[in-house]
Amino acid sequence: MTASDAALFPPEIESFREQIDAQLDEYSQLDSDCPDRLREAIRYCLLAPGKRIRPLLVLTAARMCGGEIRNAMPAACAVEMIHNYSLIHDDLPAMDDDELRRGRPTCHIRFDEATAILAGDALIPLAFQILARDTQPAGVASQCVVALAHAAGPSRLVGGQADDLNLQFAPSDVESLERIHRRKTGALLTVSLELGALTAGASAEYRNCLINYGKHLGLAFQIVDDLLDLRGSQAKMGKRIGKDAVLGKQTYPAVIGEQASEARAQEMALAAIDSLGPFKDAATPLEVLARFVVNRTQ
Ligand code: GRG
Repeated sequence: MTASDAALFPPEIESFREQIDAQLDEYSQLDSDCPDRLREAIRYCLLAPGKRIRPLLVLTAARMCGGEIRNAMPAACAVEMIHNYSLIHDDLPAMDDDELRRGRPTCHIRFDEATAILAGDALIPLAFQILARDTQPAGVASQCVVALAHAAGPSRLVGGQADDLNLQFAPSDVESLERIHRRKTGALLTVSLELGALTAGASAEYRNCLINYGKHLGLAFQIVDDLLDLRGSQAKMGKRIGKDAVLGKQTYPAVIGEQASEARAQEMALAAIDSLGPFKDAATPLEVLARFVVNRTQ
């Protein structure tokens, strides 16, 4: 995140980011039975400078629902671990075949392909172990495990990725495009908000408002990702850009045009903010995050 991006956030969010990074560092120390090279690969990816949007959503939602940050932190770290595994595997030659991620060589380039597969594999059980063990009470931990497993599973993250890789199904209309992105990008963003609400013991009304916010934010996020892939800068994004067109992938700008994509991203961000009505003034941090997502440059 650039200094000007960070300046958009209230100081509380910056403090959340520092706490998330410290906790991810601690959770990824791992015991001496973990091979050194595997630990190094896991930490190389997990601690790389990402935006931490998903864990920030967990903590912000928890705080808005009156929960304790300490009890939401395991869920925040778990969702970032699942996100990281998906990035590591997405970068592999069998998938998107990328050499740059978060401004550094991707895991399989810095280490090797087998190590990258295993580092991604290892992050999945580690995420669920932390979520189940460190969330209180046990009933809430179990609800969180089910929610995250569903979001990361075959009908959401993995299914969306499978359809996205299958060019035979390259969507030619906005509805099919959104069906992919609701699962590939939207599911983890939405469950982040749900996890925050669950750890805070929020009412069904608050939880549903947050889930609704997440669904709209997920689409806004993806549209902006497509626009940045078209016209962003590799130096700022920290990854190769312009790949979608080369791979023949359908994107929002390709399907509805650049101007309509910009308008739709703004529309989705406003719809996300509108979902937060019942939170009144407490919604400000999520309003700021929605604006950040549509105005981001990386
Ligand atoms: C391998 C099951 C599996 C899924 C991969 C991560 C992913 C799904 C695809 C990556 C392709 C892509 C560009 C998706 C768009 C949305 C997205 C997940 C962007 C990366 O997330 P950011 O921008 O990344 O939050 P940082 O590095 O800031 O955490």
